[in-house]
Amino acid sequence: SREVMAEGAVLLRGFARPFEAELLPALRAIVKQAPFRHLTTPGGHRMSVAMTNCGSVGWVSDPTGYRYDAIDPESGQPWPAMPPVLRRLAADAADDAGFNGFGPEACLINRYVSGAKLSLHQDRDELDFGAPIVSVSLGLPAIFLFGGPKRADKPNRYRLEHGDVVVWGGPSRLFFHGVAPLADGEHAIMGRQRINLTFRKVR
Ligand code: MD5
Ligand code: FE
Repeated sequence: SREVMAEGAVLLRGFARPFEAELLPALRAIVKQAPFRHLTTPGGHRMSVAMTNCGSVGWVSDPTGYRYDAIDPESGQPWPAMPPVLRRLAADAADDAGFNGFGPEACLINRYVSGAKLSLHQDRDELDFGAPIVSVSLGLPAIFLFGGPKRADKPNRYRLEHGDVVVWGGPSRLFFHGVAPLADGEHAIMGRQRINLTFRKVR
């Protein structure tokens, strides 16, 4: 199914399900090479969400600021390459939402356990705001908070479930958004966690 959340933001429920059998082993291999870690924000706060990346660059945060970097600071090595199944999933979803030829360089992988949250923020560390961001939800359901162009805009709430994909393009690409504290639970395939993949064109 297809639901328009805002101008340029399309929710494709269950879109990732057909990719699952290939997707989950690919994710396991990435996490083995670049384990989840809790980043520190420039403000000095430890994020409750754990993160890793794959692709030619990854999103990193440290006391000096946020940026995309080709090197995983934990290993000193390049991030794991983006597996073809991830690339295909992102490109197919973008196509479906009307963005043809989406070629992301980065996939940020967020892991939420019970209580983990993401405060309202904008994603503006990318250089090309014309390209969409594709977001894939796996595991436990989460309440996604979708605001507007101003921080004070009251967010709408969307329950994102295992296999749901959102394509954020157009004007809503820079809207404020976040994730409410994850409720405890057990997902049949993913266990007691939520994993979110975001595919980004960085340069
Ligand atoms: C998540 N992650 O569920 C979300 C999904 C992040 C992040 O927010 O920055 O890692 S991505 C949601 C998103 C991305 C880009 C734009 C907008 C939402 N938006 O305009 O609402 O872990
Ligand atoms: Fe974000």
